[in-house]
Order: sequence, then structure tokens, then C-alpha cells
Amino acid sequence: MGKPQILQVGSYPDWDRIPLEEAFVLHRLYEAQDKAAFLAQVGPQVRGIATRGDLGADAALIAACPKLEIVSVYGVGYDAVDLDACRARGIRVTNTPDVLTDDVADLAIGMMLMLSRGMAAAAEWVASGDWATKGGFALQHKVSGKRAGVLGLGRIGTAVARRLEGFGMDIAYSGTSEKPVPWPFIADPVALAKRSDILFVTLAATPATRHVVNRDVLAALGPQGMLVNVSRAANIDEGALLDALESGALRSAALDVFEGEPDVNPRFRNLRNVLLQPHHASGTFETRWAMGKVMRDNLDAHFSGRPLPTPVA
Ligand code: 8YV
Repeated sequence: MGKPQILQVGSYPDWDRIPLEEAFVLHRLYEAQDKAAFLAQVGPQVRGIATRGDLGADAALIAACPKLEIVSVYGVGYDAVDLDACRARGIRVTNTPDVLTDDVADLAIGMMLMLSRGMAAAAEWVASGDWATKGGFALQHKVSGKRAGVLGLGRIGTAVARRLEGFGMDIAYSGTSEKPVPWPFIADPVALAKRSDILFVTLAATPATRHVVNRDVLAALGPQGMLVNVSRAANIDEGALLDALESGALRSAALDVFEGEPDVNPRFRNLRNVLLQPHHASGTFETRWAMGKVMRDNLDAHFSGRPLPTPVA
């Protein structure tokens, strides 16, 4: 039997592409001009899909691969994979948890500091010469000792909360269930937002969490509040967020994820109270090396009949 045939949905760095090419026959969907024609041609031979957290595998893609056995996601989030379609056909799904937790939490903290302390504009104040001609930079907002809410206390939310302890913050959290942690559980996201100066969104996205951060949550966070999102855009009502940022009903927002990314709603570009990042919370060499290895290890394990390292529950 020849090498298993894999459909590659998006690009990977060479250090993943090369070993994948050695082990499998790769079909690169993202390079095809006519994706439908390409899928009609290669889909019937495909036994595995290698995808990314941001790209996933929808029902149509899965249906185009009748011999599909496994979807291996390069990313912890598998919200873009149609799990029902996979379950119905016994297709296995894997992701890359744990290895990216620290980086995502680090970026969340970095975004909080950068936005609260106005560091981007402050750097520009020096670079432009304004410091010498206009004087000291405008005063900013303190971080240490503030009240923080963590919406979604999974691996990443917990790593964020632990880091916030180092800032002497008064931490509370919300999520699917109460956990054995030292921080108070506040089930209602509106109540969590009300007692928070800074609200971190670290929830795994599911249909149930869609727009969980809605107008009411944003109003409760209020004109002194900051929102930090390192999860998925779908967890937030982006229209309501833009309204709140434009009107001053919310002080500021630091966002790594956007509806329709990599396109970003142009309303964001006119705002000075936002910090916009290009969905790169896991984007370090160290973490992407580790994520690629886990993604490849899952495919290797499946096709050599070994237990999957990180199956999705
Ligand atoms: C990645 C992600 O940026 O882990 C996830 O769920 O969205 C990110 O780590 C993405 O999967 C890489 O393209």
C-alpha cells in the first residue's frame, strides 16, 4: 500500500511541510485555483485532513472526502471543524493543546499592559520627537491591583489568571463549571463583567458561547473597562463591541481575533482605544515547532495504528 493521502488545507512552515511530504502524499488545497475541481479530483483518495485552527474543516470539505479517517488540527481550537459530521462517520479529530498555553497567556498579558500603559503611542511619542518638543507623555491607566475577570477557565484562562496573580489583581472567573481554584466563580458573565476592570475572554468557542460577550456584558464592563480577547471572534458580538468603543461606553479593547479575519472591520481602524493583533497568540518559533510536531504525531500515530496523542474529547 502506498503512502496515505492527506489534504492540506492551509500552509505550514517548511519544518512541518517537509516531514509531512516524506510520510504522506500531500494535496495542497490552498494552492488550487479551482478548489471545487481539485476536491472532486483528489477527495476520493484522501484519508486524512491536516488543517489549522483558523481554517478547520467544514461539512462540505468532509463530505468531499468519503474515505476520510482523521482531521488533525494545528491549533488548540477546533471550532471550525464540523464535529457532528466527523462523529457521524467515525472520523477522528485531534488538536494541539498545552504546547501553546503559555504563549497565548503571555500575549494576553502583554496586550493588557501595552494598551493600559499606551505603550504603542508612547513609543511613537519618542520616535517622532514629540517628547523633546511637547514634553512628557499623557498619563495612562494602572494595571497592578485592578479587578480582573477571566471568562473561560480552561488551560489558557488558568494560565492568564496565574499571571494576573503576579500583578496583585483581584481575580474572578466564569465558565461552564466551578473549578477547585482560589478565585471566586461568578456564573453570570454580566455579573463577572460588572466586578471587573479588565475582562479576558479565553473561552473555547462553541455554538453555545456565540456572542456570550454581548451588549449587556460590555455595558457592565463599562466606560472604565477593558476587554482582552485571545479566543475566537465569535465569542463577542463585534458590532456591539464597535458601538461601545466608538461611544466610549467601553474604554478599550485588545483583540487578537476578528470576524472574517484576516479582513478586519474598517470601523476598528478609526479607533484609538484598541490594540489589534493579527491572530498570533501562538506565533513564536518555539510554540509553532511544538504545535507542528503534535499535529504530525497525531497523523503518524493514526496511520501506524498507535493511540492518538491528543484526540479531541
Ligand atoms: C493558530 C489557533 O494561530 O490554536 C488555535 O486555535 O487559532 C492558533 O493557535 C492557528 O491554528 C495557526 O494557524
